[in-house]
Amino acid sequence: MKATAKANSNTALIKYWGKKDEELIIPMNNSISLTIDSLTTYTTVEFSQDFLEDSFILNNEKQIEKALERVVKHLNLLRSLAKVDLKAKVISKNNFPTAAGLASSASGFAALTLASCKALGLKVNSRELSILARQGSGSAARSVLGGYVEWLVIDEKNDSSVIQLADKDWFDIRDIIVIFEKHKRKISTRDAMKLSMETSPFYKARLETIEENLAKIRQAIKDKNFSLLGKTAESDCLSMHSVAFTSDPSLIFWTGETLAIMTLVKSLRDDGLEAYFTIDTGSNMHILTLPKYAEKITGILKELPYIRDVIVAKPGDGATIVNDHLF
Ligand code: 2P0
Repeated sequence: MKATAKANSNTALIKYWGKKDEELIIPMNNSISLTIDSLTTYTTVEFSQDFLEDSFILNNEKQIEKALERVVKHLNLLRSLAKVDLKAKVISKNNFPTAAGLASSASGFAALTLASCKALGLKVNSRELSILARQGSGSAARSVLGGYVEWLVIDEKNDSSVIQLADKDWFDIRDIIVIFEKHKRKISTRDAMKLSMETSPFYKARLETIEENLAKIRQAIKDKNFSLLGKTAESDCLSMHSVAFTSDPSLIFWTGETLAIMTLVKSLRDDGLEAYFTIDTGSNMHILTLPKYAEKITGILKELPYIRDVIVAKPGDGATIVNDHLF
C-alpha cells in the first residue's frame, strides 16, 4: 500500500479567490490556469499497520500542527472512501520554495491525492481525482490535469471539477517565475480569500467581471491569441489584488520589488517584447511571454540585484504516478 506521484504547480490566469462552501471547497467563480513544468512536487504515501500515527515530512522537515492536520484531514477523507483504517507515512519534496506565493499547495495536494488513491486501491478518473484533490486545496484540482485547465464551480454531474481546455502542446507560451525571497507570507491564502469575501466592497464587482474575462481567456487559448491571454490574465490579477487591498484589514502581498517588475514588464512591452505579469498571494511573480522572448527577458531579470532566482516554465503535464519512491 505504497505509491508515489508527481504533480506540477499551476499558474492562475483567472484567479480563484473565495469559496461558496468552505468545507467542500466549492469556489465562488470558475478559474482558469496553466499547469507548468518547472515547479514540481513528488510525494510518496504508504499505509501500514506498522505506523502508530500519521506523519508528514516536507522537504526533509517533520511537519506538525496546522500543516500536519491539513494532510491528516485529507488522508481521513481518502481512507474513509477506501474503507481503510491504517495510518500513513507521507514524504514530500518540492523543487521550489514553499508558501512564497508559488502555489505549493496545488502541486502538493494533487500529488498527495493521486499517490494516496493509488496506495489505497481507489480507482478514480481525472474528474473524480480533481474532486478529491479540491477538498485538500482548491487550486490542487487544476494541477490534476496538464496544459490549460478550467475549474468549474459546478459540472454537468453537479459537482465541482476540472476540464482541460487545451493540452500542453496546443499553445506554447512561457511563464517566467521571478523569486525575490524565500520567507513565508504571514497570512494563509485560505484566510486571506475569506477575509476578502467578507470585507472588501470590491468583491462583488470582481465577480461581475469574471464571466467576461473567463470567456476572453477561453477564446485566447482556442485562437492561440497571446495578446488577449496576457492582457486578460494581467487584468484579472489586478482585479484580485484590488479586492485584497480593500479587505479589512488590508492585504498587500506586493513589495517594492513587485512594483518594480510590474513597471519593467510594461516597458518590455513598449520595447516590443510582449510580456504580461500575474501575481498570486506572495510578492513573487510570473511573467507570461512567448518562447521567442523568454531568453532576452530572463537575461534582463538576472541583471537585477534584488532577484534571487528566475525559473522559466513551459506548459506542463498533469499529475502522474511514478515508480521511484522517496523512502
Ligand atoms: C489561484 N490562489 O487561483 C489563486 C490566486 C492564490 C491566488 O488558489 O484554501 O491554496 O487551499 O483552497 O488553493 C491558492 O489557494 O486555497 C490559490 P485553499 P489555495 O491560484
